[in-house]
Amino acid sequence: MDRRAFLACSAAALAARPRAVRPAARAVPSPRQLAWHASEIGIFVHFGVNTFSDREWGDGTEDPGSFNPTALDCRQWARAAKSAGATRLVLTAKHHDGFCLWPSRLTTHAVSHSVWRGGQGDVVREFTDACRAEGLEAGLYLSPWDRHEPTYGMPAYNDHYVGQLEELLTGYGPIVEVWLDGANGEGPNGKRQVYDWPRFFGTVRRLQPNAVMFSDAGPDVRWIGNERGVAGDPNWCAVDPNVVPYPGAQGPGIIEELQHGDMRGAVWRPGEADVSIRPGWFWHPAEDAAVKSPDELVELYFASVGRNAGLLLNVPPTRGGLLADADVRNLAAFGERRSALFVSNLAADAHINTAGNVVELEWPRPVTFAVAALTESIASGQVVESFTLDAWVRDSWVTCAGGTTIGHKRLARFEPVATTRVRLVTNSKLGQPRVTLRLY
Ligand code: FUL
Repeated sequence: MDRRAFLACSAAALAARPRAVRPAARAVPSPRQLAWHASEIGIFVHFGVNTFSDREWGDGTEDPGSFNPTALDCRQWARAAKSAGATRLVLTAKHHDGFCLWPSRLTTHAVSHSVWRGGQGDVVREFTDACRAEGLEAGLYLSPWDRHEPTYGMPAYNDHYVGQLEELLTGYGPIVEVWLDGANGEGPNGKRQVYDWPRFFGTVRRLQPNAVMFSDAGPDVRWIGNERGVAGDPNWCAVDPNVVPYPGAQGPGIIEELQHGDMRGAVWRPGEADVSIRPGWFWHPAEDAAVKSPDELVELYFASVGRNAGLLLNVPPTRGGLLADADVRNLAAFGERRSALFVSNLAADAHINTAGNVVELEWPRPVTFAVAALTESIASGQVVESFTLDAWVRDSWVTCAGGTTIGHKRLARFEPVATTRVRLVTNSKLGQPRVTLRLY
């Protein structure tokens, strides 16, 4: 039932992993993936009947009448997301319990059968309006696993799911990310569903061609292989589609491939690292004192965005329909700490010399820095396998940072270094690296 359990089983078989025939062309991102890379941070919003029942996974028997957020304000969510430096939010329009936050014509298990706003409310509408009013982009999570829907486990459920995708993707303006959770357990009749993934993917492409689709295996953005918000190291943007062919796939090497990608993978499927600001995905009163601190959030940023992944940070609204004060405070402090770290790029004032895979920077007077940000020109692919950053200190090169892949972004923090010369060495068998170095 838990996708993580069966994916983990596959890791043991890694040694025997069959390798695919290598492609001639290097994988490159699509325009929609490039836009997703640039966004870097999204805020995930888990909200629904679980918020009221104090559960993580509802079983589909919840009374729709239990959903009654008396002070719902999606603008507050969007403002908090903006303060953290996020550019997009992703709302659980339907979680595994099947309860729909919009008035779906295909079920009565929805806000239309709650007391909230006299049954006339639509959280998805308020959410998408609020995102746009605050200058942010909107994404939607629609759980394929539905523990309420009576057709679940039968071919008719695929029609039902596509119908719900159509409602969400035609009624609410541009949607930039569609989150197709890979979790797949039994429905109310004890049956499991065989999902028609090609049809689901085709529906999203047809109705929202600019949206990226997330699932365990893509097709646009892959799961990073854990729910701790930590990317693998190395982390390549491409994967081998023979190893990670479709959501929920099992087999040798899948967990490895999700965490690290594939140096010569044929398809571009960058990793998204999802994690909650609290222990659970939904709001629970008992977790009010367990909100991740601004320092922990900065750590997560370095371990996700700083390792070439996207960060999708979950912040769950309370029963009132507002984010809790501690979460709002820590999101703002997370944003402020990053702004304070990346104030002025010292590399912009350096004299730069490039020879092969070595770039030297020189300043007329000593500069002091403690953070390096490296980026590759990923529009033409990802090639750097490793790098070393050295500073000239007391007549010799001293290594301040080094690592494996770069990709969209690689961040390194170290003890402050004062120097007039810096050297960046990159290594690649795949092609000529095109790297930008920033120092703070
Ligand atoms: C998982 C779900 O089972 C969790 O409840 C949560 O939604 C997480 C983001 O994905 O697969």
